[in-house]
Amino acid sequence: MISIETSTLSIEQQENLLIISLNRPEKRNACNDELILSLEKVFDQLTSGIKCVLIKGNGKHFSAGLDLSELKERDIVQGLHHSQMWHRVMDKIQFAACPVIAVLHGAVVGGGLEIAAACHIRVAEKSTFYALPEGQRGIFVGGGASVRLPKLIGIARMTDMMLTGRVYHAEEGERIGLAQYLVEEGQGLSHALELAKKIALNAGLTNYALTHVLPKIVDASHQEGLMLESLMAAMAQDAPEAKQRLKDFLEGKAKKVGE
Ligand code: 1HE
Repeated sequence: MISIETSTLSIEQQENLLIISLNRPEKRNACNDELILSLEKVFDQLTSGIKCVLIKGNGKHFSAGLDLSELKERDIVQGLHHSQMWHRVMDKIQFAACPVIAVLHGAVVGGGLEIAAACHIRVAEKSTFYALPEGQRGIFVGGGASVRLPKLIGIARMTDMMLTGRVYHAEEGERIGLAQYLVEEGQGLSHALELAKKIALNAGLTNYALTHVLPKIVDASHQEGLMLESLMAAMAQDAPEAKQRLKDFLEGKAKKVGE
C-alpha cells in the first residue's frame, strides 16, 4: 500500500493499477517542490503488484508547470540543484518499475509538459493545450524537456515553441506526436485505464524492455543499439512466460492480432 503525507497528490489504487492525481487545482497544479518530491516518494514505493501507473490532474488543467512563486530568488547553484532534482524525479517516472500513462486535459505547459514527456503513453482530451512558456518568462526548461521533447516532436518544433510561445492544441498535438491518443472531453481516464489493463497483461520482461531498454537503444550508436536489441530479444524469448505465450498461439489458444 502506497502512503504519502501530502495534499499535493491524491492516490488511488484500482486492483493492480495506480492512479496519481496532481492535486493543487486552485494553483492549476503548478508544481512546487513538495509536489515533485511527493511524486518521487510514490515512485520509490512502487511494488511489483502495481502493473501500470496513471498520472492525471485534478481540476481544469493537467499542470501549469513549475510553481513560479518558488523560483524567485534562487542563485545559480540552487538553480542547478533544483533542475537536477526535477531530472531525478522525471527519471524515476520514465524508468519506473512499470509503464506510466499521462492523462492530459487543459494546460500541459512548462514543467507539466516535462512530466507528461517522462511518461510512456500520453492520452489527451480535446481541451488539452501544450506550451513551453519558459521562453516568454525569460528562463529555460529545466525538467528534462530538452532531452525528451525533441525525441517526441523534433528539435525544430521545440525551438519554435520556446522562441515564439507557440501553443499546440489537442488535435495538432496528437498529429505532431505530443500525445498518442486523442479522446473526447472527460474520456481520458477511462481510455487510459483500458490501455493500462492491456499493459498489465503483458509479459513483465516485455514491458521492462520497452520502458528501460528501448530508450537506451535509441541513445546508443547503431552497432551498440543492434547488439542491445539482440541481447534483449534473446533474453525475452527464453523467459518461460514467452514460451507459454508462443505455445498458446501455435495451439490456437491466443488472440490473433487486432482481436
Ligand atoms: C500559478 C501558476 C504557476 C497558475 N506558478 N502559480 N508556467 C507558466 O508560465 C504558466 C502560467 N499559468 C498560466 O498561464 C495560467 O495559469 C493557465 C493557462 C495555466 C491557467 O489559466 P487559468 O485562467 O485557468 O488560471 P489563473 O487564473 O491564471 O491561475 C489560477 C491561480 O493559479 C492564480 O493564483 P491566485 O492566487 O491569483 O488564484 C495563478 O497565479 C496560479 N498559477 N499557474 C504559480 N505556474 C522544471 S522547470 C519548468 C519551468 C516551467 O514550468 S516555466 C512555466 C511556468
